[in-house]
Amino acid sequence: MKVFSRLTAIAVTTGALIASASAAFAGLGQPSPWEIGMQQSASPVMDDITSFNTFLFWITTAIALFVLILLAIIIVRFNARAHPVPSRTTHNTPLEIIWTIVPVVILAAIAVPSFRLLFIELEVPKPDITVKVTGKQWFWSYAYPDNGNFQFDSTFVADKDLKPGQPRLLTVDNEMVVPVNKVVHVLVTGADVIHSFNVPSFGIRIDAVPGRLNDTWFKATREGIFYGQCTELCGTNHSFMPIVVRVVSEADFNAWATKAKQEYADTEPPQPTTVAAADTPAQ
Ligand SMILES: [Cu+2]
Repeated sequence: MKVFSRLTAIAVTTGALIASASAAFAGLGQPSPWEIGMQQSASPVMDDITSFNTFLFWITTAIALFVLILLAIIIVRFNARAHPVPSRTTHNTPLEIIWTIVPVVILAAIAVPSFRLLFIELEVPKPDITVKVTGKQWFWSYAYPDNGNFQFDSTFVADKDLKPGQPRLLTVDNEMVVPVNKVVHVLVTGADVIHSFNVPSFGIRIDAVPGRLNDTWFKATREGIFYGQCTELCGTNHSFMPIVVRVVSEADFNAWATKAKQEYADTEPPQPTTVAAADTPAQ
């Protein structure tokens, strides 16, 4: 008993330490040290993904515990010493019905919220703004057809150029800017090879395929900076094409769009830049 209570105390203390550490380091829109769950959600879709994940976690935990208990019973009660004469039972109809029906019920219980979530992700509500994202080797380009049809490139900031507070491997020069609480329709394509546009806090991940226009959507419910990365192996500098989405108020967005329209008007898109070997961290 004493051992058990000590183990419980150790488990509780460790849990509390990890929880407080993750709370202290928790950054909205980016990974945090000691994080064992998903990144903090900032969109309705990600809220649904997170609760679906929790739901599945408890179902798998219950199944694992149930199997573990069955195994323990078998080990204790039906070993050769405790049960020298084995049972010769070959069929048990009620039991067979139960072990067929129960998994079907569990799968149906998983399928219903799963399909609901898929439909929410795939059916784009009426968009407030559209942003066209193009994956290139090895940076992203963002175009705003609704706000003056300007376009700009967003390239990686190397370690030596980072300003204090900017996360390593996740910082870019020009961020994608969107207004808070607005439906953003994201059109995604690739210019050269397949990339993948992924922002965990918004629950979006979609391939950027050359010659094909994919689309997804998100509604950011909080202002802040949200980070993502290319999630399709696309070549040497795949790890150096982060995605940064800055969510601002509508007024700030309009001010930014007006400025950006002038800034990026008639400018030739910069040529693809490759990260110099010296800038890349050792792998
Ligand atoms: Cu990539």
